[in-house]
Amino acid sequence: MSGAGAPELTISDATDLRVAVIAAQWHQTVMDGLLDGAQRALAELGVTGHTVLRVPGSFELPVAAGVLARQGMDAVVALGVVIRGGTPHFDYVCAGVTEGLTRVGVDTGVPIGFGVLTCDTEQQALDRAGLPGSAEDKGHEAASAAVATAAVLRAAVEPGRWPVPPTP
Ligand code: DLZ
Repeated sequence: MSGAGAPELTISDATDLRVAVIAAQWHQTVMDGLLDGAQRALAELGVTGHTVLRVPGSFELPVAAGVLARQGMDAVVALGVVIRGGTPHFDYVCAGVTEGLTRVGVDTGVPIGFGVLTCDTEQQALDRAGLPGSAEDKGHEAASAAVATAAVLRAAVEPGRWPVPPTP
């Protein structure tokens, strides 16, 4: 998938949105870049406070996203790096995290920023990590997209009907 064609997002009034960033811990250098990009985006958007949680691997991102989404977050940003190895494990982890995060967003009504890199090589991940020399900044993109969607929903949906009330 090419990064060409990415939009310039216009985001109004994101300051008081409650945002959680969940970051896996595999591939530390790339993860540091993604996390820094996400936090930079939140600062640029004026989001005044956000929570950062670390989970072991990308496979743990959906369960953490689900818990946070059901506990009153307006947006969740999920960050991870999965790099293909010699077995089909890569495909299972990528499918699990992608389907899991999609399900959490659709089921809870809380936008989930998808900042999970699924790459054949570490170099492909470094190129997308928002580090000096990287061509792309996927942590920044994921955080901006989640916050933009939360702001749009808040403006569009009848007061009191979004965010969806926490599950008892
Ligand atoms: C096991 C595993 C492997 C082989 N590779 C990665 C990876 O490239 N990126 C990542 O985020 N996590 C990896 N994991 C760990 C799984 O996501 C998960 O943490 C473990 O299977 C334990 O549930």
